Amino acid sequence: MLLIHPDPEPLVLPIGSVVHWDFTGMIGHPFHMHVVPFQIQALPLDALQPGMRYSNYFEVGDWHDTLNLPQTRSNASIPLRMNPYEISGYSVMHCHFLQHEDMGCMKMVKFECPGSDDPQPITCKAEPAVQGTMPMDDRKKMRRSGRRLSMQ
Ligand SMILES: [Cu+2]
Repeated sequence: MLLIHPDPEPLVLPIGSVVHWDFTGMIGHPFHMHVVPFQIQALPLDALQPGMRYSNYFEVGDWHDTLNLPQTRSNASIPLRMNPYEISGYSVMHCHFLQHEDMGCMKMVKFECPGSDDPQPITCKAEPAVQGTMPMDDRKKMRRSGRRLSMQ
């Protein structure tokens, strides 16, 4: 998948699905995803160039909207997953360096609402998120119920 703009073909991510990515080719580019966060599934040590190490900021199991990797091997891949939910329509993912973004290092994303004819619905009545694949499932429920969160 190339990040390039203008982009005639958005990446379609169906709401209610669990999307697995083997993330490659973004060496030196902080990857930023709008709307839906992704979960880091692994940070393989053999993906790194000699002498490199992962930042303590990124750990396996973390949910983030931006991933900034150290120098990786050219054939390395980092497994990520996401679960598009609720908010549908068009968005983008892009390099978080403004100069790169302005030069077109960007891809359009369409969060598609299964069964909807509306090309840009605001919310989707599709199947709910898959349990265990959502960031902060429990915190979201607590927030809705008005209970105060405690960080653990
Ligand atoms: Cu970049």
